[in-house]
Amino acid sequence: MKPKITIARWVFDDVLQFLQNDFNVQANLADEVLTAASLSARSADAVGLITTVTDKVDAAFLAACPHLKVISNIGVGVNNIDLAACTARGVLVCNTPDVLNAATADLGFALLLATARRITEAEQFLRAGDWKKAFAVNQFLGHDVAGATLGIIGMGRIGQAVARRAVGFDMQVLYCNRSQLPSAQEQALNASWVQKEVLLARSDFVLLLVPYSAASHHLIGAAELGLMKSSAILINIARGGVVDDAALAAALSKGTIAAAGLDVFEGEPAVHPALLACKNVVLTPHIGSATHSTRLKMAMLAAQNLMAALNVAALNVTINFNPTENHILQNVVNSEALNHLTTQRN
Ligand code: 8YV
Repeated sequence: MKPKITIARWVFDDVLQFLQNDFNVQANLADEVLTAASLSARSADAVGLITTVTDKVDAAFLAACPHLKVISNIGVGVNNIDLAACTARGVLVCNTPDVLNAATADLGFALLLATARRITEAEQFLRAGDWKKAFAVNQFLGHDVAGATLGIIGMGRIGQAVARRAVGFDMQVLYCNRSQLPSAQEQALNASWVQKEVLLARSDFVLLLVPYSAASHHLIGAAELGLMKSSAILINIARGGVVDDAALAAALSKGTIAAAGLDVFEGEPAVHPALLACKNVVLTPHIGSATHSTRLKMAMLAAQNLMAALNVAALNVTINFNPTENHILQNVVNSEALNHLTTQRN
């Protein structure tokens, strides 16, 4: 009998077919957003689970799914999954880095341009029939992008892809990151490694790309917004919760900063009503990686990760696992869970 896996949300046919060769797949083609109780009930006898950002996995969830060996997330961020709880139970967790870098960086730049040039505000004005004077010297004046200073908080793979785009706009890049880039790369990107306070004070655009964790919760709040220039624009394509949305709405309405472009929100899909009331903010519903080809690559990679990790779990590889030497498990984010694996597939 084929082992069972559960897919929490809708996926492409190609991905389903790939998995159905080896697994008894419980899909969710209706794409209901399942509660933890309902997803864990569906996964009670499953060895593998494919999740997205909306699926929360914690210790109680894992306890209800005792056969689970691998959770493969469609997405690079895994803050929806309690990694420590998974590691403690020997459950491997995989993610889908790299394949989404370009699409997500493009969306970051789209929000940057849209906020700087007030695109959605101007379009709403036109659609509302308010465009009466064919031209006015002072109509919808925005902010220059070319030659401006872009601050990137979180200079990982997507941050670097954003910086490469900024080169084409003759921008100067300031960045905050745990580690400094090699100097040749800094030169190529016209980028300087600075403290967060320096970045906030000097940047015309501040773009957030840090993963969400307790450490990055409300990384940008009232105090940080207060350090920014009144002409500056904040872009969040990282995670809701990295920004204190209430503080941001207050800063936008008081003119502490000029504008914001947001793809992610605290408590998605709910959006803070004060943000919805601001004209100087461009809002998109968590579509950073949402191109057809990117989402297909992410879902297929999640399926391949699941299969590779389940194969290793079945072999019961236990200790001294070095992920850099084991290409097949390069997308396992808690390889130390292998030390806890005790059960066999089937
Ligand atoms: C995903 C994302 O599409 O990869 C991530 O971390 O934020 C998005 O690009 C989303 O998380 C789906 O799970």
